[in-house]
Amino acid sequence: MSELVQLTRDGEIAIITIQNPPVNALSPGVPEGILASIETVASDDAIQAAVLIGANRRFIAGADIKEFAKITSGGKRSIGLNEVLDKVENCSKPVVAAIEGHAFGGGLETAMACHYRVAAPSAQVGQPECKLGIIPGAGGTQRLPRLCGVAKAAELCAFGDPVKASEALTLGIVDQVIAGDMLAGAVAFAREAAAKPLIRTRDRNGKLSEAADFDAIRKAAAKRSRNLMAAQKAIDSVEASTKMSFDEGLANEQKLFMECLYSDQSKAMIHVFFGEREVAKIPGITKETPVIPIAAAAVIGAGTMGGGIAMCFANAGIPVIVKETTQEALDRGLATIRKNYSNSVKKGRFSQEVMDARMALMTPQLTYDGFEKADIVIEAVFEGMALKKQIFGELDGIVKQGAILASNTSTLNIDEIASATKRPEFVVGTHFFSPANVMKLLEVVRGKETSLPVINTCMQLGKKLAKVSVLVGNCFGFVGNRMFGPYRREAQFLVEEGASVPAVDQVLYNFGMAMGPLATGDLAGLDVGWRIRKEIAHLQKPGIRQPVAEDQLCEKGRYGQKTGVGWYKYDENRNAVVDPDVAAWVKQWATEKGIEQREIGADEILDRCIYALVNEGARILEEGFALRSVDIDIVYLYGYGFPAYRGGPMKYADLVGLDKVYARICEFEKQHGELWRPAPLLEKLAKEGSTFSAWDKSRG
Ligand code: 3H9
Repeated sequence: MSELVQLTRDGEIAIITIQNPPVNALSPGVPEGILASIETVASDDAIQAAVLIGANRRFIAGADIKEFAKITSGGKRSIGLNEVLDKVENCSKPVVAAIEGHAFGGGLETAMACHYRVAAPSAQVGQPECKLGIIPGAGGTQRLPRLCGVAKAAELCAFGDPVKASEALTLGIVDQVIAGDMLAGAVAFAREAAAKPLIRTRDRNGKLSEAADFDAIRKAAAKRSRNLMAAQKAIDSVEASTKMSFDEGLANEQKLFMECLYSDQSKAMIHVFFGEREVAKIPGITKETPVIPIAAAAVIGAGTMGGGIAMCFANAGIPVIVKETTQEALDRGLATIRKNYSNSVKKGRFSQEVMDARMALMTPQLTYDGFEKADIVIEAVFEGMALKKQIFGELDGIVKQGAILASNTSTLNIDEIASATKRPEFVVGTHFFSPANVMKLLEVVRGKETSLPVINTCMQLGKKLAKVSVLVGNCFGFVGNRMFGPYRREAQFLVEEGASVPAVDQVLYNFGMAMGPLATGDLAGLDVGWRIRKEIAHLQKPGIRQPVAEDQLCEKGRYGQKTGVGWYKYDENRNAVVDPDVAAWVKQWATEKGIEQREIGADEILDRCIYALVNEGARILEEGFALRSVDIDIVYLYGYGFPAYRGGPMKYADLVGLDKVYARICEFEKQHGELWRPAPLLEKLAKEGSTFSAWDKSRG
């Protein structure tokens, strides 16, 4: 056979084992190995049936995702799986898929081409292709409806969620759940199957006539994955199974699969798949780098951020002290935490017992008692350097040696904070995003002296707290907020130049952002940036245009949702309503500043906002405050609601073409001056015809 696929025997049962670590993907050689094994099974009279199993208790995680780029760049025609699965399904002897771990994508498609499927209780099956911007491309949309019915198949293919073995059994996707030794159980199953007539999945048409409301599924998919082409095409392809023969359905699926594969959406989402894994890789950190065990935590501040961070620890089962300065603030913070948990219980996310257990892990207090036992302390008080330094100075005298001292600052200099201690190597930024118990991003901010074990621990801790951790450098605003500044600046400038508030937000929403930039400001609180701007006013370069509207709104007490008014007015349910006063005021402020009002189109709104992100991102990269462009993309996806199907701001720029992005930025520089000076790295890559992704690769 091949090294990747081995054929062995247990009496009259052939055992085909896939051995392609780490996840047994269908990389080149695997489909060929399966095919060769099936040919042997078919031709060897001593073999009665076969078991197809994955080594290391993992079935098959799907096609090898790296292979797709070879197809779209013209180096390869296809993965060649359909031809192999056709041979499996038409084998004259029963083939039993023995599923442990994951049967995902092409893995489930392979299993469905077998005549039977047995699964371990912990196994999961699914068609997650839409999360890569594609649809199942090896019969998934045709065989799955034949096993579990069209409506369920359409949902599974359009949402991409996995199902556990027990549910797969109920749905008819697997035939038996086998606890205990999987290989022995599957071989026994195959022995029995050898005596039964063969049934091919393609011939099981009974469930195709079941009623299904495809329009409702389309609407649900559009709501869950806005603008995602693959989700809709997956439903189209499943629906086709009800109208076409199996072979026609397969050909139709292939056409839709290719359309998706060649789309920018799939290029972007595949970039995200690998990026999510890439961000964990940090030069200098190896398997040998120590991880500081985190058994106890403390959080200073029980406000919005502190409370949310404390919830993250409690959710992960880690006891956490929550310290405040006044009983009133502490009570308020704990009441908010309790309310958040109660809402989750009401929504059925977890039980009252779980909530009680989590609350019991929190120790609210006004003193530093018990801080000497904490393995990590996270400071989450409001943004003021003097206060933060005072707190870190106090912590230095209380917290045990070897514990991590972290700040949740969103902008301030970690080195300056660390200078208040005698152990800067243990000081780090852990920048959570609001609401901290919900948002998936954690920026781990590396100070000049932060040690590798501290960084390693924070990266791993993020995973435990259900976050995606990205290592960033210590510059003003780090990666996310540093880029967010120019993005929101342009949104304000556009309004000051004549675009309407809802028009700006709508363009960015249509692009795929979770919210428009002005509505986001209202949600986060306009006063946050206003306070920061006051703190750094002395750093502003004279003669450079500054946005005026948000500071003026704050002067009027319009801080956003929290005061019921900001860029918009909010009703009691926090629904935004356009406020005509704002348009009139902005016009007046702009006139006072000599800013001309004009008609502004959607293209300009989009380019100015998104290219402001890209240009700042390029500077961050070049200055070394992000390890790779993909790190910036992941920050934007998980922290700022950037759509995955655009891949993140840097991948989006790559897909548009850096030459085009650069040319547009040069235009903006001519119109608006030095704020739009192109980042040198962007200019260089654009002139070389290169991309940010290529630049990442060139640096290893
Ligand atoms: C498909 O099947 C299309 C079909 O319809 C056929 C069309 C013709 N390919 O996630 P982990 C790598 S599309 C290549 O950390 P875990 C991953 O990058 C595919 N590489 O492990 C990582 O590499 P590194 C549909 C893959 O245990 C390493 O393996 N299938 C693939 O936490 C370990 O991965 C999917 O979308 C792959 N398919 O989670 C499933 N999968 O160490 C994608 C993983 O260098 N995979 N790698 O960073 C997963 O969801 C998870 O890997 C899984 C295991 C849950 C299986």
